[in-house]
Amino acid sequence: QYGTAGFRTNAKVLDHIMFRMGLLATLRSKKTKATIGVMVTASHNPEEDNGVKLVDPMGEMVTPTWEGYATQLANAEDDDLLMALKDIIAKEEINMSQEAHVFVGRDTRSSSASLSQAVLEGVSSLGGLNKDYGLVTTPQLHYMVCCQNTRGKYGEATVEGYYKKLCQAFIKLIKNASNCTDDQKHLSLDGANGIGALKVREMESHLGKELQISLYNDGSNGKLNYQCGADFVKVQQKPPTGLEIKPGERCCSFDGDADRIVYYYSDSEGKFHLLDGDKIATLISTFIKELLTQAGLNVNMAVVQTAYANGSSTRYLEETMKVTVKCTKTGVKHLHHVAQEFDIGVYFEANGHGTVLLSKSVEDKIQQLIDSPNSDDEKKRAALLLQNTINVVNQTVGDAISDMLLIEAILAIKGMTVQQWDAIYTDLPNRQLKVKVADRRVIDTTDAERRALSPAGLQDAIDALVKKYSLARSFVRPSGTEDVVRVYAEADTQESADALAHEVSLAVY
Ligand code: 16G
Ligand code: ZN
Repeated sequence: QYGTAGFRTNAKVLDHIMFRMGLLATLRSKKTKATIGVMVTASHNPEEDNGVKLVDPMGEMVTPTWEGYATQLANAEDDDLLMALKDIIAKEEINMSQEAHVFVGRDTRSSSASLSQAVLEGVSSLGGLNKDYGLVTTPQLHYMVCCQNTRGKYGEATVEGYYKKLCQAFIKLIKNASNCTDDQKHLSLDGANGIGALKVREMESHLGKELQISLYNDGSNGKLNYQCGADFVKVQQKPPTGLEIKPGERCCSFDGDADRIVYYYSDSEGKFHLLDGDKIATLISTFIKELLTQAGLNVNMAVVQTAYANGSSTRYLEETMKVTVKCTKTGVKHLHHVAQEFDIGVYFEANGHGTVLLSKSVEDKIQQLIDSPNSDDEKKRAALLLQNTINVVNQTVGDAISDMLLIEAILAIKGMTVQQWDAIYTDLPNRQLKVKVADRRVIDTTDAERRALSPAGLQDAIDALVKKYSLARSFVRPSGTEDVVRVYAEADTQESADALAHEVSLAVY
């Protein structure tokens, strides 16, 4: 099934899937009369796995109908492939004489080169024209597709153009950081032994001295995602191997295709502190909200989270920051869609995937402030900061490189240490467990996966368990990427969160 992560499994069984996704991308391009992207990666999965995902014209994920076609094509017997293609062509009334353009990118897995070759062959066998970007991060490929289809309005569709746009905006932002010491300009980065490390190396010359990155797990001797990377750090709640963590020092980890980032540090007692997607969303949305106030702009802004967002983050955003908070189902496309409904939508999954979306009308208002002879200096400064914030952000999808530059700029401008950022609110202790059941699909959820509709009685049981603890919350949902049911619990103490998660798993079982 083409799931939330596209197709993803052991690389050995994927070549026909890759070829067929080349075919499908070509059809999608003919249908939309635009360039489509195909990314070969399995993100944070082990090196032995691989996967593929299609990118729609504006850099978004493909629509549910086309996800369905992807599943049909992938499962067709060889003899039925032609019929399956003809079926899609007929249903979508595709004009086969229309030109097709497909951009292809891949991560650093050893299987990725030949698998992306299979995609390219799929494209050419339907007469599509392709451009092979070779090794790129997932968000870079999304960016290229968007640049191409907006005819350069979003930027230049080259990796060099991407670095230039982001780094120029970053350098303009950082000029607003007065008294930033060399110490504060230093960041330790765990590249998960993947593509992100390679691309940060490429980008470094564009950053000048404004950000000094010590790169660990750069792929020179370690294995991809093995005991390192954003997913490892988030799930294990400990630093990656291969990175020397000095007390108080700001560190971050990318995942295997550089679309997720988490920050962390260890305190003077050696205790590990994680700053996940919720902390990142809080930092970014607070910064933007302050600038909007300074600029005198009244726009409708929201932070979009999932059920996994720590209860403390939601409470802080709603009660202290007075920001609208929306909750959606897990999966980037769900968050992205809700964020699009606002003038400014900041979305992050707790796992560190997220970005900021801004409407054209906000961008115009900001430009007007900058151009207007009547704006006072404070307003102009705020408007310029907002404009450079927009330019450092990759609005097409969550992007570890872009998020890192934005976070580093915000911390520098605010003169904030990682400890001060962490202290904005205190996470509620929480626990995640997975439960293996005969059929995970018997669990049906509602209210952005926060409540179970079936099996009968399950939600009542969860409610009764939650009542026993203070500040508690728990939910269960079938995973979209693994054959398990996920259990989440949070409460006032770690012992209570652990106990609640355990009791809820028994109720699922
Ligand atoms: C996929 C999603 C990610 C989500 C995760 C949940 C995208 C690009 N990725 O990796 O956002 O957090 O699935 O996995 O949408 P789960 O359903 O197994 O918990
Ligand atoms: Zn990823």
